[in-house]
Amino acid sequence: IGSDPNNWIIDEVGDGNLNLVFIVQGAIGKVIVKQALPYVRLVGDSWPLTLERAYFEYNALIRQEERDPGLVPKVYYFNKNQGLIVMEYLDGYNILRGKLIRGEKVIGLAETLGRHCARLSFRGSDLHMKTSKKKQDVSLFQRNNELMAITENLVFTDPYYNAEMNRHTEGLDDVVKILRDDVQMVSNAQYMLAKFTNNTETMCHGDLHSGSVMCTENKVRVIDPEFAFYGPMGFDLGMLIANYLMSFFSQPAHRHSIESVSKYQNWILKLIKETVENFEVEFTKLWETERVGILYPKLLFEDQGYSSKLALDAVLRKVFKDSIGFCGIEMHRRCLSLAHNADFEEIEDTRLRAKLEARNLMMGRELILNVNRVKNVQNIINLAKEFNGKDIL
Ligand code: SR1
Ligand code: MG
Repeated sequence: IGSDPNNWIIDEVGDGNLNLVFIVQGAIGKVIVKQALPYVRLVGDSWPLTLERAYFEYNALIRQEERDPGLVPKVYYFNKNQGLIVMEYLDGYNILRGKLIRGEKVIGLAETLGRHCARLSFRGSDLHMKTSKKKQDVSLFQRNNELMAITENLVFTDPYYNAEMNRHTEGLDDVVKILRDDVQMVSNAQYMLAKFTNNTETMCHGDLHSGSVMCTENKVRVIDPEFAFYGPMGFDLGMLIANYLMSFFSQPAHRHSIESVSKYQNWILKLIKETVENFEVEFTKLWETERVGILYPKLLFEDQGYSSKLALDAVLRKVFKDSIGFCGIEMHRRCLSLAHNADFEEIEDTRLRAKLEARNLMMGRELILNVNRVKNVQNIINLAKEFNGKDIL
């Protein structure tokens, strides 16, 4: 960026919940400097957090670059003691969440993210990796337990009781009661937590919401993998779908005419459908061409003259089913627990916000209760349309 620091212009631009993010501009270029704070930025120094998360983010970025080249920012420098990563400045890119709020479309979004989730899932698993390498990796990322604990509490548990840092929009009390009283649903959510904490299938981004994606009109990059962990293949996909659904339900507050609401909502539903389809297409392609790990080896199937399609279908079915459970839980926590999202938060009219959040919360419940019955992405779309028409409040 130019070697004279006296000429550098430095702006802090982070709007995330944990870290500082600086744009550093020199005479000949710009970089991003992301630095961990010794506490949770959103809450302050009453919630201490070590700088270790930068180490896991750095390690995740390297692996993501290997597994899906070109999708994450290039890393230029890492300093463990300072919890600091210097990386590529994504010129012309904006956070996807803002684009969805503004009603902007991104060409190729579903293809890129569906494929990305599949590549990350497949290439970080025992379907592809050398198992000794994978086990070393699992053991490395198991040490990211501070951030996993945040997810375990904020995402899976806090929404379902009166946790200290919870808050929800005025008017939602009755809906919150329905969720907390639903012992079956809460048990299912805990079952998903058990998967989150016990299952080390693949390296997940760990926080793949629309604030972790940056786009131009037709280019897409994924940022912020500090929550990376080895977990279930359906985790990232489920989080992503949940964030698309929350954008979908919030649209009536962001668009001006009924026609523009329904047009953009339909685009979001198409996005969800194509994301899942692209995930499955890419996963299938990798299954056929890169299945060199210990799981479902070709020597048991193709090499003996048998198709492995049955096995592939079962794996894909399980990934989808897990994603449905994680999706429902993410839809809950973003309205009930600590870290809410701008899609709903920016709605100033709290009656309208509560009405839209209620649809989202009740659909989340439906998903968590019916992971076995929601068999394909069309079922998700049908449910979204059904709940979007409900007057719960
Ligand atoms: C205290 S951190 C709250 C949330 O922000 C991050 O983006 C994660 O989503 C986390 O759950
Ligand atoms: Mg983040």
